[in-house]
Amino acid sequence: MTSSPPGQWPEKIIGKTRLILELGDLTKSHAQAVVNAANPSLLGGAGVDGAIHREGGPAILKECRALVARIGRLQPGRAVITTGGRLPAENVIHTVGPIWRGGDKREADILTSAYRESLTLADDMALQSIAFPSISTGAYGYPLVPAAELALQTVKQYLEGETGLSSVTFVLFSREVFDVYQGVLGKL
Ligand code: AR6
Repeated sequence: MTSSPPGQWPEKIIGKTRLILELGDLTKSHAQAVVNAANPSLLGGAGVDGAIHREGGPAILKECRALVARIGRLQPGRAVITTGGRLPAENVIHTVGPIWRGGDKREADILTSAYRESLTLADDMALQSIAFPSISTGAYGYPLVPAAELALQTVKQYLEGETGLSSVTFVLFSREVFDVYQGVLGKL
């Protein structure tokens, strides 16, 4: 499981769903929804959030502003959905992960919720494919190994329940992050 033939990304089948790891740029993903590691303002930022708004164009921000006007700031662990604008993905699911503050401020619960709410929203919208970044492990500082373990374990548990998703892909931006996720997937 940890080594894959050339040109093929590592994957595991969970129930009826493929769980796939890729090294690359989430804004290029053709999943039906890509997940944005946003902040509560939903107005954009750096990292993957910046890339999604830059590549996806102003339609995403317009919907985000309308959402915030309706529901207020997005609480950590919650998720909402907008169009994908000019992205190849039709939709963006915006979620907010925890800021790492040492590990005793419910960071794991919030990160679990960010993944679960994103998956649930994709199912509620009858989507078949979703792609995630490694939420909270950039600017928000969540340590990579526990974040990867939590991410893959949470997705696995979700997929063992009822779901219409045919694929869940993690699109990982650096070799370091990809290698950690690949190691964790091998032990899942
Ligand atoms: N495709 C896939 N992954 C990416 C991309 C990309 N194009 N760009 C960066 N990453 P971060 P966070 C990786 O900081 O930690 C923003 O300012 C990155 O290498 O994007 O949840 C928001 O507005 C890392 O592995 O998100 C918030 O304020 C992972 O994505 C804050 O950052 C997550 O890093 C959220 O911080």
